[in-house]
Amino acid sequence: MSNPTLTAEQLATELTALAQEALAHIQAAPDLTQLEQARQHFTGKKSRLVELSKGLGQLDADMRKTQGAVLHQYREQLNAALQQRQSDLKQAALTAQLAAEAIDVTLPSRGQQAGSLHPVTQTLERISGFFTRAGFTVEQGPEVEDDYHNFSALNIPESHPARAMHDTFYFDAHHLLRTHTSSVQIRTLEQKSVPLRIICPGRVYRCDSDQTHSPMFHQVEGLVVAERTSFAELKGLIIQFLNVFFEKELTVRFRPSYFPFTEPSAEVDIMDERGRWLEVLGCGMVHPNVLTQCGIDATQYTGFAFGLGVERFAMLRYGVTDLRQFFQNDIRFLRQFSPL
Ligand code: 2NM
Repeated sequence: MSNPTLTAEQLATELTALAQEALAHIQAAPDLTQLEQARQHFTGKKSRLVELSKGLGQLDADMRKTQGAVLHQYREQLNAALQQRQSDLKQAALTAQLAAEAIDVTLPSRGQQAGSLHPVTQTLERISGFFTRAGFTVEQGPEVEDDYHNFSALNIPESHPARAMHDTFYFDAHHLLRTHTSSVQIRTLEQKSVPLRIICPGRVYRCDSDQTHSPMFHQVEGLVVAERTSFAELKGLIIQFLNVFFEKELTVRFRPSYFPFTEPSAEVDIMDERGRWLEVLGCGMVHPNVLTQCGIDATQYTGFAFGLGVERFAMLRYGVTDLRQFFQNDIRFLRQFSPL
């Protein structure tokens, strides 16, 4: 064994040199991996320290005790240095990581693009807003309807041409997608007592599609039933609504028309900047048959009603010429209706 017995003095000298070398290596270790290599080299199985420790057994008791103590002290010195370096390296790594991950909370934010309501929704809210301020309540009902509420109760008998007129989407002989929200007014008349003032906004469906027609669109229909109501009251309400909606004094025309559920009936036109008439809604005095069908005494109560297409109002208000743009969800189109 290459472990000749050393004198205490020799051992001390060697250990002093060894300690110097080891401490230099340990303190210079740039990372934990290289520190571990130094640990292996100076205190591991093949180290001089272990070799010297093994040699202790060959010494007599006195020598073993003194040299053992010296070796022990040396080992302690190395362990302390290793531990110190390890904790320094870990601390340095943590400090570096914290610096790298630091967030400057004082930096100004990138800001957020706020969303906005769809132009059809904005228009619907504008219309509903006017009528709720005028004392109307909002009623809702099913989009899948039966032919009684969509047609029969509205004085449109079976096989009447008006049913074909509506380009209805049928599920079966008696179920369909509502073609107007008048069906909701019938349901409300069945459930609530008169007098009443209601509007029914919502989606309606007609098998029709071009620049000014979409198979799904939105309507607001209004209904007033009271003991004394009149065409004059209807006219006044509609003219005021149009002036408020378009934010100007409009030239308005009531043109005689026909709907099975109203008598008399009228279509309402407004004059545009170039002097052309634009049709904007339909209205009339509720046909007595409709009131009677809903269990209302038509000799005591009268009603007036109106219906309008929300997309049409949105097109006029925003100058949109193709209604299909409202349903394509092109973000560049929609952003133009953002209030920001
Ligand atoms: C319109 C035009 C005229 C209307 C009638 C009724 C009901 F249910 F009371 F009979 N609701 N809506 C009506 C009248 C709708 O839309 C162009």
